[in-house]
Formats: sequence, structure tokens, C-alpha cells
Amino acid sequence: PVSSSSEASYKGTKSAIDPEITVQMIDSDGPDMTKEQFAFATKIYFERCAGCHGVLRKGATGKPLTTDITREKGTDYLKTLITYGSPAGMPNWGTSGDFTEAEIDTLARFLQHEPPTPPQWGMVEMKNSWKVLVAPEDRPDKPQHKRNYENFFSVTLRDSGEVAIIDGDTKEIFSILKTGYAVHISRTSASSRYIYTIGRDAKVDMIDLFMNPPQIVATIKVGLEARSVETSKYKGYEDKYAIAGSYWPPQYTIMDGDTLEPKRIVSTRGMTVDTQEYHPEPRVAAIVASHQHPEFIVNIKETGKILLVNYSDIENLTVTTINAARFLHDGGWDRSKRYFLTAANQSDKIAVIDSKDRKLVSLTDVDKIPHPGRGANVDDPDFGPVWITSALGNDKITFLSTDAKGKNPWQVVRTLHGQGGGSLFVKSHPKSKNLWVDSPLNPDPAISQSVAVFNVKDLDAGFEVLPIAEWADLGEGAKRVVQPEYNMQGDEVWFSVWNGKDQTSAIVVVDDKTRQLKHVIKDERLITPTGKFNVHNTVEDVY
Ligand code: DHE
Repeated sequence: PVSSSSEASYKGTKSAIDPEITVQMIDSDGPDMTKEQFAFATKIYFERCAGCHGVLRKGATGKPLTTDITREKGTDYLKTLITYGSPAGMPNWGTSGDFTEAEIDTLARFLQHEPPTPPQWGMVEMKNSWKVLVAPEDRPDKPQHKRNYENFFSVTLRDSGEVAIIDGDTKEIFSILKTGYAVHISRTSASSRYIYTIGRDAKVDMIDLFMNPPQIVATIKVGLEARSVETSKYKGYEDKYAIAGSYWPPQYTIMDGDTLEPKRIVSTRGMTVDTQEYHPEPRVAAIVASHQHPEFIVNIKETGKILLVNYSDIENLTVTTINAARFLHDGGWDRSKRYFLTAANQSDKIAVIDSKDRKLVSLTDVDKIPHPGRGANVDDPDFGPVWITSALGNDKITFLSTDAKGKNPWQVVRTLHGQGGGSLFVKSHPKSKNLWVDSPLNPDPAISQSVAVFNVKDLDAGFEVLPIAEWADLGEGAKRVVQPEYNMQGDEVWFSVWNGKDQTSAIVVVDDKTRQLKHVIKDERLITPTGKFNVHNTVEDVY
């Protein structure tokens, strides 16, 4: 159901790591190659392969490619695999025309050499990259504008490495700020005042929404490659800390919430949850802030462990390690904000963590490659409170009961069929009866350019399809409709219409009650909008 090219483009985003800074060794045990060929292959590997196979080739969504394996397989076998791909999800880089035969030969040889290793990134590198642009004492003590900043949206402009701060009340772009490379997500401080963004290049930027217009007040690089950032939300620790998780080096960094001064860097290297083998590159995936304790909940992808990092005393850091399953990716809270539900996407499981008692309460089986984003919480007419995920690998929308005292807590109580596979995000709101399901990676443009909406009160009635991209009226391009996000009031849903870098993109605002088009935000500065994070909903974990 998902074309390998769209899935590969999703998983295999070009790495932010500059191949030139890696330690390269052409050792004598691998097949012959020149220095130039080795450098070329390193570059291609980081651009196209590392996302799935890992920088050190230990494997994640893609199979391990360590030299003990690749040397046994040999050059011819590897060339065939790279050329034709595999049903397991390996793209057909040769027959697709992406690489020539000679390039594939170079890659096959390269894989039989030890992997080039990017440098580590510790306190010295962090401090060198850290800048406080406006010191806390020089910042305004109240908003310098009349806008309702709790209803701002921080919008990822992926391919320009920027975020747009859009006023949810007026739909005006208030500010566009240069952030990290292929910036990924935004999270808000507990007070709603600051937005923290993370680039794929591990650059964290801190934006002050009191300023007119909002500006970046501090910045730091916490590694070479990253996806997640979060802030402390527990009572008494509002705005005190920020945390960022890195893919490379595999580590998380706790920073001062006001200035991003790095305080504590913790490596995630260690043993996998199941076979208990050493993994040199366990990447940090989703991070959420606990509401039950002064803790961050940190998903470690390759080891399949969930860490509860207690920030009440960062000099004597307490970390509870919960064994879950490989390969942890994204997740969110149930409506009580006590249980964290997160996808172990290659194991096809949802892990459920009780953040109060600090333990795993369920590892629930679901269908191929769950991908919830933060998920959606609704009241099912038959089963009460449920948390919902859609999937990359099939059209199923899976409901897990979150009624901890009910009959089937954490079990799958309902499965609906949506438009098709290639879904990334679902969304609802406590004030809404709608459940929205996107499908941006579906190979059929009619499906990737529209969205399905279910009536929560009448789930058997099936879904309505809204032609979001058509409403945006953009002309040429892929125009993938991605990531529903509500406004603060819960009466509008915003969608990104994600087009190519040189094409026109838009944000489409739908009236939640009538499901009619309300507004299109079209502006040449809106380059490749993807994720949108409403300040109020992000602070309060409303989804
Ligand atoms: Fe994401 C969340 C990683 C590709 C849009 N993405 C996340 C999170 C992780 C992650 C770990 C959870 C962060 C958290 O909650 O703390 N994403 C990755 C990848 O590793 C991957 C597969 C490939 C890559 O190389 O980056 C990847 N992601 C994408 C995209 O191609 C998307 C669709 C477009 C884009 O902007 O790059 C994309 N990811 C998003 C969005 C969220 C996200 C919008 C937050 C969803 C939310 O509602 O919380």
C-alpha cells in the first residue's frame, strides 16, 4: 500500500552529518577502492542509507550492514540488493534510476569496509555552539503585542530550515525565523512564552513569543543529527529545563530552560531490550514531559527502552529504565495524562507506560508499522476513552482502550479502515466529534492530497473525504496533506499542503463543526510546511 519511494523519502531524509568530518578508514580487509570512491560512497550512505540502517550500520528499520555480514554476502549479492531492492522495504536504487551501475558497485564495496564514524559531541562542542542572543534580564517582562500568543502556531518550514509563527486568531504570519536544517518539531514551555525547535542538524532554537515580532533568544547545537525537544512541565519546574534528544551522537542533553545552557549530557549507548547485545547507536526518538513527576520520558529507538529521567536533581540524576520493544518512535498521552502510549514501529506494538507508578502496563500488538504522532484521544460510544493510532503499512485505524479501570485496558477495542496506508497522523479534540486521519505517503494522489474524517459518535458510518489540496488550489506538485492540528478553541483544524521546495504550498483551515473550508493561508514564504504546533494544545497536551 505504500510505495517504496515515498516510504524511503520519509525514512531516508538526507542526514545532516557532513561526510567530510567523519573518520574514514579504508582498511585492508575490504575490497579495493580509491579514496575518491570511498568519499563518494560515504556521502551517498549518509544521504540515502543511514536513516534506516544507522550511521554505524547496526540496523534499525533497515537490516544491519556490519562488515561481518556484508563481507560474507559479497559484492555481487550487495549489488543485486541495491539495484532491485527487496520486499522488506529496501528501495530499488538501480532500476529506479537513482544510481548508475558503477555507483552501485562502489556502494557495494564500501559496505564491506568499516563504517566511517562521525565525531562525538560533548560539552566543549556544545558550549562553542551555544549563544544567548538576548539575555533573560533583557527580555520584555510582558508581551510587546496585543496578539493572543496561546493561539499561535509554530509551523515547520522543512526545506527552508525555518519556522513560521502564525497567529491563529488572524491567520497572519507574524514572524519567520531561521532555525536548524530541515527543522523537525516545536515544543512550548509550560508558561506558553517560549517555543523550542529542533533541526535535523541538532540545532535547538528558543523563540520568545513576548517579543514583537517573536525572535530567537538562544541557540545551541546538541549533536550532529536530532529529532526531539521538550521542556519541563511538572509543577514547580515550569520553564526550568529543556531537553533535546540526538540521533548522533546517541545521547540526550538537559539544558537550562531560560538560556539553553547545557547542563547534563547522557549517552544512550548500551544493551538492547531483547537480545541484550551492545548497540553503539541507540537514537533518541520522542520525548514527552511527565505530569506526574519531575521527569522526562525518553524513547530510545534501537535498544527499545523508555527512560524516565528525573530532573529534580540533575547533579544526581535518577533514571528509571523501562523495557519496552524495538524500535521506539513517536507517541503521546492518554486523556488523563498519566499513561504514555508509544509506537515500537518495527515490532508492530504499542507500549503503554504508567508514568505515575513508573512501569510498563502493556505491550499491545497492532498491525504493520503504527505511526501515531502524539495520537488522538476520543470517547468511543461503546468502549469509553480510547487512544488512536493510524499506520504506515495499512489502512487500519486502531483504537486502544485507555479506561484503566475498565474491562479491556490497553487492548485494541476497535479497528476502522481509512483511505489507505501511508498515514502519519491522527487528531481529535475534546470539544470535537471529529477524528481526522491523514495519508500523505499513500501512492495514490487522490488519497495523499485529501483527508478522511470520521464522526466519533457514529463510527460505523464510515468516513467523509475532504479534498484539502484541491481547496488550496496550488497547481503543480505532490501537494501531500499532512498533520491535522487544532486551534486553541478547538473549532478549527489546520492542515499543511506540503508541496515541493520550488512549488507553492499552503495551510488549509477547516471549520471543525461544518467540515467546510474556512481559510487558505498562501504566502510565498510558506516553503514546505509540514508540522504545526498550536501553543495552547502543545503545552496542555490536547490531542
Ligand atoms: Fe518525524 C515527530 C523522527 C520523517 C514530520 N519525527 C517525530 C518524532 C520523531 C521523528 C522521533 C517524535 C518527536 C517527539 O515527539 O519528541 N521523522 C523522524 C524520522 O526519523 C523520520 C522517519 C526520517 C527522518 O530522516 O527524519 C521522520 N517526520 C518525517 C517527515 O518526513 C515528516 C512527515 C515531514 C517533516 O517535517 O520532515 C515528519 N515528525 C513530523 C511531525 C512530527 C514528527 C509533524 C510531530 C507530530 C506531532 O503532532 O507531534
